[in-house]
Amino acid sequence: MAASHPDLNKRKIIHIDMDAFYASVEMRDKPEYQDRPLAVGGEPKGRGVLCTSNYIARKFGVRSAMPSRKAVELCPELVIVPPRFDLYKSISKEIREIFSEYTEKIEPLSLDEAYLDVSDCEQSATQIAMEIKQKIFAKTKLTASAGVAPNKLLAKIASDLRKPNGISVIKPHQVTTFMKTLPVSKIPGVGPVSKRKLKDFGIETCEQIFKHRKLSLYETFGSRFSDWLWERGQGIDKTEVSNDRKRKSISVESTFSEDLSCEQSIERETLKLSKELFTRLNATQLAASSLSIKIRYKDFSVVSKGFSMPFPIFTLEDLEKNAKLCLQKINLESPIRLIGLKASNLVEKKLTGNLVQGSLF
Ligand code: TTP
Ligand code: MG
Repeated sequence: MAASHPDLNKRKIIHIDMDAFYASVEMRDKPEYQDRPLAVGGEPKGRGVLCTSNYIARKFGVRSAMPSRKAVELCPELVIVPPRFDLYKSISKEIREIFSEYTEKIEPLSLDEAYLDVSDCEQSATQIAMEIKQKIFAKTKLTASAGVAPNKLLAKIASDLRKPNGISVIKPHQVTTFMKTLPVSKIPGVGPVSKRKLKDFGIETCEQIFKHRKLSLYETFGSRFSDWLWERGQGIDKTEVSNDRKRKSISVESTFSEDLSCEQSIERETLKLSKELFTRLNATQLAASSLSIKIRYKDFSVVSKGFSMPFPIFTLEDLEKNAKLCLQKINLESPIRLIGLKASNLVEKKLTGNLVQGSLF
């Protein structure tokens, strides 16, 4: 793949994200759902979970990865339909064909999201993004939102600003002002725990990051996260749009507000992470045959253990069992500030069965 534009500020990156993707497909195909709160996922009986919901349902607090039972409590009128993954996949393919009319530098993030590097195109990136949105609608009768910016970080943040069916452009000279008031939680990769820890530290907006000395951030957040945040907080992202489609791994991790010392809570958090990892694997329709665990101790030293299995993991129970086995391989010392789980050796999932936590596919 050709390297990106030598001047990082002159890159033209677009992020496209379909609006409430699975739910919009179901609404398109069944007009009777048009004005109703709708979700796609497993049944509320048992342990079903939601893949996504439409915007009407979101007003009730219904969200992706929420147990269906809880969603129905929040919104008793909620209609839940089972997912049709094969259909979503074929629509995703159609959308990617539209992208490839403009560039080969396409990095899909999931079925409904991708980055495009259009630096080498003559047309303006905004014009391309508008055309892509129109073509997606003409071909699929579905709407997408687009972000246009000089890098992937800003393009992704931008595509979320005017959802649904919106387009937002962040130009290089606007970056500094834009970042100042941006909440740190809008940076992809700053999850709920980091958000809380940063808030406790006095950082809610990106501007507030730079009111601290880097060394004091290192002490609380470790050097890797701090360096990363220092760059992202200024709107810097040097990573390239990579069309190496094969995702190598999916990781989840959790930094605890209080360091963990007791074995039971370490196991409980590991099981929580297994659930999160399972949801992520489902969202990308991948199954892993290697799993590893990473533990970071209070003093920031890290230990990691894992193994490969002859068959991919298809169920939550299996993932939880293997995560526990990874944990047992570590001679635990305490206190622990972070646990991470990584799934690798990824294969595409066979799409059968009910969408039920624990016995999915
Ligand atoms: P998202 O782009 O996160 O959500 P969305 O397209 O439904 O809504 P938005 O308008 O905010 O972009 O995810 C894309 C699809 O991936 C979503 O429709 C369903 C699926 N998905 C899951 O199956 N499980 C999950 O936990 C998430 C987050 C998504
Ligand atoms: Mg989407």
